[in-house]
Amino acid sequence: MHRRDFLKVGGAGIASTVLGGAGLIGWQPRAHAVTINKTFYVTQGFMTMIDGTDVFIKGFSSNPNVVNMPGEMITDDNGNALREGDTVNVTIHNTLSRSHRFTIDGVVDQSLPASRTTSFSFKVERWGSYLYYDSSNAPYHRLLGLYGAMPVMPANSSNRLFPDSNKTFVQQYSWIFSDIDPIWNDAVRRGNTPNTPYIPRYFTLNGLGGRPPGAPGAHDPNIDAITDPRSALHGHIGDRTLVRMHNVGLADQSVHAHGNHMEWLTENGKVRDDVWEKDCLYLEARMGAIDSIYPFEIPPDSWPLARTSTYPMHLHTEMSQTAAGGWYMFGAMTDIYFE
Ligand SMILES: [Cu+2]
Repeated sequence: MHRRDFLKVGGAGIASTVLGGAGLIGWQPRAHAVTINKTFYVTQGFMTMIDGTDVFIKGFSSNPNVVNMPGEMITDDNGNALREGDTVNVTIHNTLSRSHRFTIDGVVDQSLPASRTTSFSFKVERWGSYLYYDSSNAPYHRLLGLYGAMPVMPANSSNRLFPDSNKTFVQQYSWIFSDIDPIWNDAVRRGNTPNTPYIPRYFTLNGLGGRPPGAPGAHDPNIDAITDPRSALHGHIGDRTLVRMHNVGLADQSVHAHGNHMEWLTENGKVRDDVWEKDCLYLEARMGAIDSIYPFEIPPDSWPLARTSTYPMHLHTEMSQTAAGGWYMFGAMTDIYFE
């Protein structure tokens, strides 16, 4: 089963899929823009959390029998980031009895009527780290899990986020943070508008919470955000790594990387005037976004010099490191592996 596939309730059983689960965003320079075709199924189901709670979720999924949260990254047919000028033909089968919406801010905004198939196209004109999501019934549909990433490289660069950046990288990842109040999700499942205070009980990175050493599921990359290859950074000294971060949740976050400081390139889609090197980056709630480079340098404070080691990335709000109201180190975090 694909690592992002959660079983649908009443679905046809465990779906076998041949989809890869690449963690890295691939990138191959292309001389020409291309047209790619992408198909999604809007589906719903339940995800079992560490405390045994089944939480209702929805996703832009790869087939009708699973729920993907987040949805598959929008890449070209070889799994590589898009480049400026590419055209994306999208077909979405909304398998549900409620209408939804597919939105990329500034690019496309398409309604998805209930129980219908909708096709549309858009062109990506500008480099950037885009998020596709359901903007209807905001913020509830987004919080249910209807979101995913779409990285776009500039047309004339294979190793920079934007054409005149003086910061290069050799690999790139996508981190999408969210938070979940299961009471809200259940209210939406029953067709209601949540009317209770928002109390997030689960904090996720690319759809998963962490599993500390010794806990059930620790080191299982299908359920443990700390080892999930889509999230955990792997590099050798010098493997400068772009991380494209989004926060679809309702909690502001402070992203803290250990080992190295991060080079802070953009904030909410805008290029920063100066590149600050920071260990903590403020990632706003409600669609905040940051691009930064983790440089994979020998940690400057280490002695003896640490060329191979493992460091955490976690968030500095204490509650975000918990699940179910107190399970510490089951929240949004991952590891950074110097190999
Ligand atoms: Cu820290």
